[in-house]
Amino acid sequence: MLFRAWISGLMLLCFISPSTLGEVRLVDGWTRSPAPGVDRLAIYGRLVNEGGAPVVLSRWVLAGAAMIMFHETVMVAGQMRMRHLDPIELSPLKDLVMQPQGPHLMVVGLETLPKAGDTLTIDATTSLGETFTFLVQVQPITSLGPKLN
Ligand SMILES: [Cu+2]
Repeated sequence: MLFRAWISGLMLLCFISPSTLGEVRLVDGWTRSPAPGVDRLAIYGRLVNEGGAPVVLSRWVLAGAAMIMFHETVMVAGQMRMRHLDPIELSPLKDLVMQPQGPHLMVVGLETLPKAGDTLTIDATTSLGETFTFLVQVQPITSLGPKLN
């Protein structure tokens, strides 16, 4: 009886295609509500690849925003600059931590400005055409992040 349950469980696993298993996640996705009149924001959090192979994330979409880019922050002649990095490769061995003054997702051209307490939904598409959906919590403008407040 137990064996039969085990076998049917195994068969069920085989029928689920890998693309539906949700291999890429954004853990603790967060952003700050933009200041009045500012139509851009930076998204932070931990990108995790739970699959067995590297995944290339090449396209990001947020409804109501003109564009999302992956940025890293670099020091150039003593000044902090942002550099566009898309597409990015996400290794299963190493999470990609996005944080203030580090890598982040830059959202530009927001039609409406999100408020603290809102949740944004972002779609990330891989080079193979798979799409993963990430949730991003909007924190107050003064927030230091979900782990630090
Ligand atoms: Cu940026």
